[in-house]
Amino acid sequence: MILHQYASSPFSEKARLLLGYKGLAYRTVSVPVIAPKPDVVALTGGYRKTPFLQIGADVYCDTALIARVLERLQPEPSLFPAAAGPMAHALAAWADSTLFWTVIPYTMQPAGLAHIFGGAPPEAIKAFAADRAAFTAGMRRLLPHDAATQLGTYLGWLDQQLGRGSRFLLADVPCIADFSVFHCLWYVRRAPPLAVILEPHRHLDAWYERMQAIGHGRAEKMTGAEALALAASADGRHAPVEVLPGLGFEAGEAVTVAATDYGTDPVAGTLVGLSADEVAVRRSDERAGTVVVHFPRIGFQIRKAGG
Ligand SMILES: N[C@@H](CCC(=O)N[C@@H](CS)C(=O)NCC(=O)O)C(=O)O
Repeated sequence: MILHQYASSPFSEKARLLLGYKGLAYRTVSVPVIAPKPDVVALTGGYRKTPFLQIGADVYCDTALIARVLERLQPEPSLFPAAAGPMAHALAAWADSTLFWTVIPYTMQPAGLAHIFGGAPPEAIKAFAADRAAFTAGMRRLLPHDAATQLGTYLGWLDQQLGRGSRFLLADVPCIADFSVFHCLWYVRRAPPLAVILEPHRHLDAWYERMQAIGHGRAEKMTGAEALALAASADGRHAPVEVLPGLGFEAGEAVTVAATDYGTDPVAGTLVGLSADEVAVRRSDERAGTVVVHFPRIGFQIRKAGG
């Protein structure tokens, strides 16, 4: 199991903590923070968001899907405990979208930048800004003052929820929503002058310590070249998937799959898996060999190629 990630990425932090919670041994490949990402694209076919999980020649994009894959491989402790109920999915989706896109402009304001970029040269910061402008083209982003007020409201809600007496957001055990909220607050804490916004929220603070204590588990590093070689050596072996009837597509069709929010680069391939939860395409790459790339169904658009 290989997590392609980088240290300062909030969604990578979510994935590291998920792996730590599951107690699974894994390897990490450090991917570039900005494009170009030739080794990433060789594996994913164009998806460039961070992180993604590689298991042999199967590539799982998006932490919502990564969580489900980890749950399949290692059911206990569950990321979807019955005690948390079905709204855990909705709360996680809210945190991964609305809360995340409030935290980013809040933390990336001038008072946070020096901490986030830790002494990086101005050209590197400029290159990062240009990369992310293209990555989020078409999105209307909050300004720092919008983000500060809205984040304050969200933190109040979360603190009140924890004040109702459970140790984690929806139950006495963590669920997927805890991990999705955690990575957002982890990012705010990377900019100490701005992390003061968290201070009035005592329940949230105690919860944060409990979440942080989960840790990242056992990870060893490997290079992108090694990960590509591993995919290429899988020799056509992939996780079983099937295209279920009645979902608008047939197995073997040429399709593209793309995120609908940001980082919308399409991935082209042959449809091999489709359910209400997941879509998978098979594609070939000179270096990675034949790879099956999996995406969550929610948040992704499937198009017939040329359609
Ligand atoms: N919905 C995605 C969001 C991933 C995401 O937005 N990741 C950020 C980094 S935390 C990203 O891709 N930034 C651009 C990049 O790394 O190239 C998930 O859950 O994995």
